Amino acid sequence: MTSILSQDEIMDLDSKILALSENASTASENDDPDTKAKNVKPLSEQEVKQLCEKAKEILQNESNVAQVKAPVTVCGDIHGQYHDLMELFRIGGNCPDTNYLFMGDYVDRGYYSLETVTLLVAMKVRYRDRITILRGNHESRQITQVYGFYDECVRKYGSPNVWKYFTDLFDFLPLTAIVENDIFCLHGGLSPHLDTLDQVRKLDRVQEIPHEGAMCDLLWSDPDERCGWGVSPRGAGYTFGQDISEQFNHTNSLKLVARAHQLVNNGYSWSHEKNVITIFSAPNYCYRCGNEAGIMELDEHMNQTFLVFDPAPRRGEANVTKKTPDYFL
Ligand SMILES: [Mn+2]
Repeated sequence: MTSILSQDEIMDLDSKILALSENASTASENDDPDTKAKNVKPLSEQEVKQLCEKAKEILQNESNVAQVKAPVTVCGDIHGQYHDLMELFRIGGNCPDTNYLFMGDYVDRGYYSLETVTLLVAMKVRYRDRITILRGNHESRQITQVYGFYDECVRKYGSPNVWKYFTDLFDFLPLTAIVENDIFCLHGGLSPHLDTLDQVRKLDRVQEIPHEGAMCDLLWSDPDERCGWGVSPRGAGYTFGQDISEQFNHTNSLKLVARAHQLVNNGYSWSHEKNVITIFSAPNYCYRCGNEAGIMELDEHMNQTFLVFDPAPRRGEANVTKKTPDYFL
């Protein structure tokens, strides 16, 4: 494995990843989003800038359809629930001992978008062949200004600079991945503009997520019980029926489409007669939905095992639940 990192840089990243992980156990007194006093900057502004520059070098060489090998553990939305991401690693195993594929939506809604995205990007830079991080519809300048990440950056750093570094980096995240040529993974769903994986590979992805078109659909669409394409109630992307999923899997010799993007009560949910699986990895979403989280382990033979987990135990929980953000749902 070649590395663009020097030994010193690797040691530096190791210590930052460790410090971020330890931050989780002490951060709960900062659960109040109005608390400004606590210094919860995991990295300095300059360190974030450097981290994003390194990550950009790596991500710009990845395809729109990242090639991923088994074994790998596939995860859905995290949404700034950093303590629950720590729980995910306790349940699923630590990277790099376990390989991970995250299907987007790291930021917004929860109170720890910064810690969450900093850790995942640091892990990508440190273990580039062990972790794949795809783009979700929340990895966007527009959406993060509405749903929390922008405000969190300004609150914790006193300026929007780190928000700019991260959202500029988001333009380089791969849109989709394919595991062993069998399972197509992405945040949202299919697009009427895309019949083949080669068409996905040809998209120009390095841009803000457009309001419509193929790239938008991959990050916004949802499966539906109705056949064919439908108008999405989200106002972006489409709904797609089982006929569409079956045709797409057949055309591309796929066994399954794995996606995230929708809250499912038990952490994962099959649809379209097992042509599509939805995986959602934020337990008790927004600190009040009461749902379990799920992840999908694929072993070296592509056998699937679903692991389901509840929120990490936290101090100050009662304090948190009454502070549900206004922008919930
Ligand atoms: Mn989403």
